[in-house]
Amino acid sequence: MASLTKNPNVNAWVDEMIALTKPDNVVWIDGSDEQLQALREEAVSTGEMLVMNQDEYPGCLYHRTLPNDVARVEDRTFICSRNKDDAGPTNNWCDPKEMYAKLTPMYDGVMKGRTMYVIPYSMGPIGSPLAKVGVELTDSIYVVLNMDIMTRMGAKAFENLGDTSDDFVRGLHSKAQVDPENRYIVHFPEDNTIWSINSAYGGNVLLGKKCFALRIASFQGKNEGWMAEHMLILGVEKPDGEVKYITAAFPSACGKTNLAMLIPPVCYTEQGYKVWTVGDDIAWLKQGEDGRLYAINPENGFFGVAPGTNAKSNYNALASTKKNTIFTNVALNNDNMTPWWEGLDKNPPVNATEWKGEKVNGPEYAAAGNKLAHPNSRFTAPAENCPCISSEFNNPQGVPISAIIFGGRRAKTTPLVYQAFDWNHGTYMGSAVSSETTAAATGAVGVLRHDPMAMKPFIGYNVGDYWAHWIEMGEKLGDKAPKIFNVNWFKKDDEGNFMWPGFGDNMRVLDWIIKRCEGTVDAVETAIGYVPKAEDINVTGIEDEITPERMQELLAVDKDLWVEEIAEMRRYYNDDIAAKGGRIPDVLYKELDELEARLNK
Ligand code: GTP
Ligand code: SPV
Ligand code: MN
Repeated sequence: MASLTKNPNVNAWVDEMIALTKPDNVVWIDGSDEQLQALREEAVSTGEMLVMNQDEYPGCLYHRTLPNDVARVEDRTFICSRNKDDAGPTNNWCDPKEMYAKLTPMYDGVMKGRTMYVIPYSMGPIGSPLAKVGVELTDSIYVVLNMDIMTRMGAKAFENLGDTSDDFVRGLHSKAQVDPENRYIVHFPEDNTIWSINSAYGGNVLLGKKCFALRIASFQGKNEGWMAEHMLILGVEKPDGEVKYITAAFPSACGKTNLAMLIPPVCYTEQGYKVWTVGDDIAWLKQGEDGRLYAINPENGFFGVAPGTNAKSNYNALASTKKNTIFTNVALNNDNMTPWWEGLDKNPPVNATEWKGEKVNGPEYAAAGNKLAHPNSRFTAPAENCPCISSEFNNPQGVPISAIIFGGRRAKTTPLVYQAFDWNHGTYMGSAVSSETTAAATGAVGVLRHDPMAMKPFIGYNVGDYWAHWIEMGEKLGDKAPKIFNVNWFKKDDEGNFMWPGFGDNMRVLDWIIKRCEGTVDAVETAIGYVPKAEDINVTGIEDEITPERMQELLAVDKDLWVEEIAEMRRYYNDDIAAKGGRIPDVLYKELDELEARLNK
């Protein structure tokens, strides 16, 4: 099939990859409805995908991956910069020549008997000065159909690239034999290139997402003076109609999708407050002409965690999945081909298929302690389905950011919310994000680990240089810089219960954050930052649960725990980062020293 572009850089590279992988057919994805419909039908005819109930879930498809291929694989993810120190201590590294030499034989002839799909796509609205073009080559229809939802895919992306530019990210993906022993997710930041092999799951294969929009883009952003971050973007509309935009970085499966789409409690909606979603996972941020920081969401859909999503916890996410959505590794109700997952409701279907494909009696299976849906099962839903999608979603200039929030899962130590004294202190706070691990990546769940800026798995270069880039951005933004906050929805009491109701009630914390940005509420100056006065967090409607004593506990700064925290941060900076080649900016050591001095005062 003929190429869709005259761009010789694209065509030469595609030809080279065809010669390497030797597909039987090559299909250029133009993005037309007819082409996509034919691909859906083909995937259904081969059993790769199943058709869901078309009355209740029109346009929806179901897919199941192999049990060994259900999450990102951080131990098999590489940053192959020419110098090892440029990958830094948070990444696996291999010399690019060596890695190309190792992988080239694995790709040689890997698409024999298969079709190669050539996917042009734009990350960011077509025509946005912040958008960037990628081309992904893949032998998976599942990847094509997901990329259609997650990106602006098709011939229009080439229009944006133009006929001569070389500025596109080259992604080569083959599911190969889906062999976990030979699974590699490899980035060559200096070549704008990503090679992914032997996986067919989400973040490993939708190369526009974590691989491009975070790992490659973070490196581009450092060189070009902007930022790529693992952040949601939301707008809070106040009763007077003004909208304040906020970004928030939480580690994987720690609440970005939920916060991005929250429905405020009645005491806010009755006053006219609304929350609008701009993005739920990734933000690209750049200083605008007025000096402020602007954000776009480079994605066009949501690859959201299914378990726990229900009409109460996240009505808008659930509504987003009712049409043209792909469900991956959830359970099925065999009677009517509808999806089910833990936390959707309390009634697992009796006649169910669990995520690995086994037919089970849902209630009995669940009662025996089994999960019907994989904990990292996901929906791929078009952003346009979201009832609270922002009117600025496609704004090529992005939205101006007033506040940046960091957060993670911390049972103790971290209060519900506190504010940094300034940008550099906020950068320190971001570097100190730790969180209990989740099912979004393979490995143990619930282990506390450092995840700076929620970007540990996604910084495409030396973490120390990444922190230095944050400091530089702060210098550029000056007094126009967003205010920086830290939140913790996951604080637990001595019985192990979450102390804060979370979800929609997180609006109460956003309200305080916005008032701090506007300078309309006071705070208590503590050693760790500005903490709310207990009476300044609105608890109308939840007074029974969040008594004044409870609120004090939620906001408490426990000196002993913070002394431990500082000792751990010193160990982390010295042993895990500096001793392993992380070039930590002096400013951050100074922040740590000052924090310690304030605590000991
Ligand atoms: P990725 O897509 O993996 O980057 O994750 P995400 O940050 O978008 O995660 P998501 O919003 O899907 O969060 C998933 C998990 O967080 C689910 O287990 C939710 O139940 C839980 N969660 C989200 N918000 C809250 C909250 O406010 N309180 C509590 N206790 N749990 C929450
Ligand atoms: C995450 O793990 O942070 C995700 C899902 O958003 S994946 O696309 O698989 O990386
Ligand atoms: Mn994510």
